[in-house]
Formats: sequence, C-alpha cells, structure tokens
Amino acid sequence: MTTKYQILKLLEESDGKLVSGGDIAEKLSISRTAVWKQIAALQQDGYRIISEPSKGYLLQPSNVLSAYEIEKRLTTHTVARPVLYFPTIDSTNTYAKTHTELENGTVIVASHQTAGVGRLSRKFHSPEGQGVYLSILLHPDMIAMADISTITLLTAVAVVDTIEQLSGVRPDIKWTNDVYLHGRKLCGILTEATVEGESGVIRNIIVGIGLNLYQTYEDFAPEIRDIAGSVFSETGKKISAADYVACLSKNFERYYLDEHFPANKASFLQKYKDALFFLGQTVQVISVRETYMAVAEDIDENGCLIVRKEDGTVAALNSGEISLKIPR
Ligand code: BT5
Repeated sequence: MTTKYQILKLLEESDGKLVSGGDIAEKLSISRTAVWKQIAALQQDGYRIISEPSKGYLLQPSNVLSAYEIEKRLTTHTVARPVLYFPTIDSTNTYAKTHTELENGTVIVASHQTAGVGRLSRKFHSPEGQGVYLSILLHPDMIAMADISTITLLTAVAVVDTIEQLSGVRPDIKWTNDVYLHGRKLCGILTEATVEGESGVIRNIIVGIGLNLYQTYEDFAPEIRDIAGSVFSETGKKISAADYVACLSKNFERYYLDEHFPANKASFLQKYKDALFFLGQTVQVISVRETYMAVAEDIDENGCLIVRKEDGTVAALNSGEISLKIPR
C-alpha cells in the first residue's frame, strides 16, 4: 500500500478523533512534511480532510471514486479482481477490448469518458463526476453467439437489483439494454465480443455499463434532456459510485458465475420480464428496414421480444438492430 493510502487508513481508523501529523510521521517513519504533502494529495483526490493547526487532521465523510474505495467495499471472488480506475478515459469498453490480456472478471472504471459509445456507434454522454462508467472483461469457456445478447439482459437485472439495494427504489427495464425510471433513461448497457477469425470462437466478452448518478434535468445536454434521468433526479438519493461498483460487481458475479450462466437463464429472464414496464402496451418498433406499431407481448427464452403486429401476425425481435419507442 502506498504511503498516501497508509495515511488515509490511519485517518479512517481514528474513530472521529484528530490524528496528529507527528503521530502519523512516527508510525510510518516519514517526515512531517511528507505527511503534509500526502494529505494535500488526498484532498486533491476529493477527500475532505480538516487540518487543525498543531492538533492534527480529521477525515470527514467524502464521496471519492478510486480503486482503493472500490476494493474496500468488494465482497466478490472474481469480478472486479482486479479493478482498474481511470479519472478520465476515452471509453472503458475500448480499453477492455484492447487489453484482453487482463484477467477474467477485470473491471475498468472511469469517472469521465471522452468517447463513450452506445449501440450502433451512438454516443453515450459520460460527463465528469456525474456518473460512473465501467466495463467487465470476461473470458468465457464456451459460449454461443445467441447467449451474448442474454448477458445484456442478465446485466440489466443486476443493475436494477443494485439501484434498488442502494436507493430503495426498483427501476424499470426497457428492452433490451436500458434501465429507466419514471420514463427516463438512467443507464445504458453495451455488450461486445471479440471473435477469433479462423474458428469463430468467442474469446472475450466486454460488458459496458454507464449510469447517470447525480444530474438534474438541466445538467443533461439538450439532445437528451427530455429522455435522460439520474438516480438523484428520480429518487432524490445521492448514492456513492464506489458503493455502486462494488454492489453491481457482486450482483453480476452472482448471476453470471455463481448461478452458472446460462443454466440460470429461466430465473433471471423472469426477473427481467417483471421489470419491463411496457408489456401489454403498444410500442413503435424501429428497424433499419421498417417502422411499425405493435403490442409488446412477451420475452422468449432467448431474450427476443415477442410482438403482435396490427395485422395479427406475431414476430420475435432480436435486439441487435431494433429500437423501441414507447408512446408516453
Ligand atoms: C446504450 O446505447 O445506452 C449503451 C451505453 C453503454 C455505455 C457504457 S459506459 C461504459 C462503457 N464504455 C462505453 O464506451 N460504453 C459503455 P444505446 O441503447 O444505443 O443508447 C444510446 C442513446 O442513448 C443515445 O443515442 C442517446 O439518445 C441516449 N443517451 C446517450 N447518453 C445518455 C445518457 N448519459 N443518459 C441517458 N441517455 C443517453
């Protein structure tokens, strides 16, 4: 552990009492100036540390996202071990795709993305300090192409469980990859895979999850202001990003590893269906080829959306190229 985090740990363990610079210096065999420099670095990271001249330092409750803060909260065996944190990155999915040598379960987390991506190369707004953006890298043993889209559904259930556990409110799911609350999108999921050209074997899966945490409606860019929301705007709760990453890692691990995905498909698909907010309603189906109105009836065992068109015919929609619009 670096000196900076050794000092942080001493402050965390002080039970609300001031810790003198002299005591820290002695315990860690460093100079008081070195202590002071590390305290300044911690403050720079966002820790609220009060300094009382000639008495010492006091750590106040702080909301900081870092690998240290996530690791402190982790209860997983594989997911997020290790966890890599970047204050700013282009895209956590891009990082995972270009660093597939990292271990199975590695999680890449950022507080800000300069080139966050959604499906079909759409932009995912990832402003600094307003949300949390992460990717889980997986090296599956043997996995069918069709199961990749079901991982998106599994992830949506893990996200919904996590937000409920931390805020007390259970959000909804919009097929296929969005988490909503009060008709506003809080979270988007993008699952990608790398396939070996020769054999067609799927080598890596990258599950990217972006969550809006703290925005008010005015904070969103004009093009998404009417459709986007955050955990704060919809529940009034400011949950910590580190709590969220640790809790989501645990929930994902449970559904994906502990329950032996895809053997548990039926049970998480039922949870997925229970969270869908538009079953039984008329929706607009938008594909590259056509746009039409249909009643959303069910989700089948492969995660396809079953719709009944106006002429009475039934279709099973595969997620890839299709978007849904739900009339308000
Ligand atoms: C998604 O695509 O929603 C998948 C987003 C995945 C983002 C994560 S963040 C970590 C990882 N690294 C990445 O680079 N990506 C992943 P899609 O269903 O195609 O939705 C994109 C659409 O959602 C956009 O066209 C906007 O209309 C809307 N949108 C963009 N940013 C948003 C935001 N922050 N909140 C709500 N809606 C947003």
